[in-house]
Amino acid sequence: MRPDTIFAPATGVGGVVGIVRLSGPRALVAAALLADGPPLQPRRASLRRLRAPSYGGGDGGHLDDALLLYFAAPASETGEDMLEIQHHASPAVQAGLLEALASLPGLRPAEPGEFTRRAFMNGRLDLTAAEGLADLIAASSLAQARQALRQMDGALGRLYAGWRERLLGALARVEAEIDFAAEDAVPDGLWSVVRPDLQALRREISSHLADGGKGERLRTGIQVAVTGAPNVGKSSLVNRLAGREVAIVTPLPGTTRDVIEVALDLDGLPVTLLDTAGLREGTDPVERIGVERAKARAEAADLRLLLVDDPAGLPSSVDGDTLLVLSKADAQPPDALAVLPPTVLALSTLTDRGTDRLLRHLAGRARRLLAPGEVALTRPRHRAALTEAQAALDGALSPVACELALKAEDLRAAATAIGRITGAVGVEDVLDRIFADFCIGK
Ligand SMILES: Nc1nc2c(ncn2[C@@H]2O[C@H](COP(=O)(O)OP(=O)(O)OP(=O)(O)O)[C@@H](O)[C@H]2O)c(=O)[nH]1
Ligand SMILES: [Mg+2]
Repeated sequence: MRPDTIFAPATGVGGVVGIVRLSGPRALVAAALLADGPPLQPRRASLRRLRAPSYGGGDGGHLDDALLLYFAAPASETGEDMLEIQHHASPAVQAGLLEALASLPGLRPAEPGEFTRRAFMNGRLDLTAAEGLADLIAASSLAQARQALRQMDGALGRLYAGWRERLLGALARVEAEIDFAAEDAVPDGLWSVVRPDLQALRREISSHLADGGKGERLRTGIQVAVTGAPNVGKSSLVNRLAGREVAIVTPLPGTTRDVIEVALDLDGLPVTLLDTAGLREGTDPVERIGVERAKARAEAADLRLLLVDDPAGLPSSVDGDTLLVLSKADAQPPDALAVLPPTVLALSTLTDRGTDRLLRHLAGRARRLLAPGEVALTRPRHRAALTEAQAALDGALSPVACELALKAEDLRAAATAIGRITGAVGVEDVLDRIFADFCIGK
């Protein structure tokens, strides 16, 4: 059956030019029905007058003057015929255009991720590249964008495809040996030949898995919770780092109740700062809920900034994920600052003392936790499949003498698990989930 031809806006709100894209066998026919003038040439931009089709309720009226770009299958993003309509970005023009397209036979609006899904189905990219594309569109920092681009480029896909190739190679040899053994032709096994590479592969997979979740974490960024007693200057610090008044600051203890999130970009790395309610045993029920939330979020954060505004109240030690900050440094007695341990950062939002040092510390922490620049595991889906592959490999490599046929089964299971990551094998069940995360138009 011929696939439907799908269409969707590819651009968001704002801007002066909007793009509507079409993919499918009727893309060129749609162009001919909407646009005046001679047929489009592939990969050539053509300025055309667009009219509503004069049947099916359309009045044949002028829709827009738009730039049309046609990509002939299979040399297009989806592998199908594609048409890109660059129109004037008024909502009225776009609505008229979409309505006109919907009235054409064989055309329908695209579902979320459907363009990319078609690209995958037509072998234009593997699943990891498709996921990279989704991440690129969602990226809010340079490091996230770079990781997504590497993945889109196929760096991760090639790594996994290479591993799968090695497993399949070993499997082929083992199966050959099984056949020979049946004929009593090969007494000494090929197993000893394939085992060293499988052991090396096992090590590569496990070191890839033991990355501390850096790639997955880079997708979401690290969370830094600002915590401490009421009135120590938490919200003032968050406002200072955000460069705007995101949180209410008052001299009254107990001002902040909800957790306020601020996204920062530190040296290209995504950091989310959390302002939280001051910790105390309050009687006000609203404040008590705020304190509960503050504790839970601080607990789950990657790093805590514990603010104290009285040098006498500094704890003698904290865990490795907590940075002690003496706030209101401008108002502290100089002798207290002089004897401050080096692990405590003196900070003032009035004079800006300590803010640069704090930012350097946060950026350093973000770099250590996120470590951009490697081919990193980016999704729990990949981790689960690799863990499964690793367990199957362990089975194959287990020193317990077992039948070659069982080893072959293990190798096949490992190859299948890895094949699911790139989409090389049976993935129908995961496709819906993966592409549902895409926006419409991608
Ligand atoms: N002198 C001085 N005062 C500060 C500094 N930072 C904050 N303050 C003052 O401390 C008071 C409390 O500041 P907030 O930022 O609201 O404190 P908070 O920790 O968010 O308080 P809660 O939300 O109630 O827990 C305000 O009056 C601020 O102006 C500072 O660096 N120096
Ligand atoms: Mg506050």
